[in-house]
Amino acid sequence: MGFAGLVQSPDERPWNRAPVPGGHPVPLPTLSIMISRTRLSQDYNTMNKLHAFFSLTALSLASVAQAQTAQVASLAPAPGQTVRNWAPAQPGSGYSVTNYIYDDGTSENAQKVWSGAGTWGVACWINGFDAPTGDVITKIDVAFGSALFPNNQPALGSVCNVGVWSDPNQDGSPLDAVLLTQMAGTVTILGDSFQTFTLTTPTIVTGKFFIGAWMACNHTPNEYPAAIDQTTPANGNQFICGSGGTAAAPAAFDPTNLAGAGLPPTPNTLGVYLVRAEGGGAAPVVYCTPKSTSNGCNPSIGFSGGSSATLGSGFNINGTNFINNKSCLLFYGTTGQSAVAFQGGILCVKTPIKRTGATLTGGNPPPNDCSGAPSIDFNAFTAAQPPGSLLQIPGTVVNTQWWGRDPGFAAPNNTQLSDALEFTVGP
Ligand SMILES: [Ca+2]
Repeated sequence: MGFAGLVQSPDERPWNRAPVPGGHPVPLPTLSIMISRTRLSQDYNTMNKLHAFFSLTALSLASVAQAQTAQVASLAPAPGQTVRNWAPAQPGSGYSVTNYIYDDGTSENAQKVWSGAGTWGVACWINGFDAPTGDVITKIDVAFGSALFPNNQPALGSVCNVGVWSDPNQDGSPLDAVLLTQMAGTVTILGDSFQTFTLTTPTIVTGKFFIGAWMACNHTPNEYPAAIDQTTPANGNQFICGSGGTAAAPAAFDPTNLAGAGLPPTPNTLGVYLVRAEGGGAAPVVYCTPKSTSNGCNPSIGFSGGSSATLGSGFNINGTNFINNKSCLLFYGTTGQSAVAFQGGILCVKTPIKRTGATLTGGNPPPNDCSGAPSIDFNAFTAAQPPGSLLQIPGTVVNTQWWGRDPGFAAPNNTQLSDALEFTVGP
């Protein structure tokens, strides 16, 4: 019968055409970008084929409508869906890894974004997760293409990207997603085998966040990069977006403006994407109280990036509101928090205390004000420690506090002290 021919054919045109009310096929409006699914397995029976065909029809129409109205409904957090841990801890370190994963490791479908038969598109497929107490994302795992449809996988060597986004309004929709980090690569493995991207900058997330991948998908061969596990029901946290284009001029896709894509983030209700993330520990926490300086500054500690025992860069412990142009350094310890009187302020790090090398608070030229803003890359500092340092063992809890000069106070209180930062060394 006819379906048999379609299953064998490399040309998916009949499947990709989205019927419109009235029964006539494409052309679609310029902005209309459809999500289409791979052809069915030959093992499917005819009823399944018919069911899938009509599911495709409904999906395509819905996607077009959403592309035109740029709206995605707010969706409740995944009922009954929890994060599965496949590696609860690294043996011997006490270091806990949280793995963000919905899929069962096997895909039954795949998607792409396109703008009509024969065209290219850039597809971006996203799973949303939740880290209620914060986490540091260190790795993203993506399976490109479905093993079930080897003729519809992207080509090895194709340029691909992964990213982490925050959800500013915490409603679970990535329409307002803010890109926190992205990493480019090339596809090195296909078909339900996960490719791991170790982020060059560990990325801190708090609450709901998004993990996604995006890449161009060619029409010849017909590439469907976004693998879907349909055995695991969609849980409201799966979205696809992207832009259409042609082989000569693939459309641009801006991961910093998902809502502005030709196809804004649109729920995928077929299942969950084979996109996972690994969390490297709790987000750093600021605690304790700064000492007011002689000129009224309240030096505050801060940070950007995330801790890593191995990366050698990417975790800046910084500060604001310091007296400018003064020598300073970081106290640090690995035995916990403290709150004892010290030089007219509070010492927030429990002894024994070690210190980094000295740096300067920087800021405006003299005279003194509160523009000092020191910064140390603690991952670089960690990498420079002798082997065996606790700083190089994932799971070590580290407490740090800025200490610097304040010539406006009489010795021995001629110092400025910030509040403090506690973090867990990441992998
Ligand atoms: Ca949102």
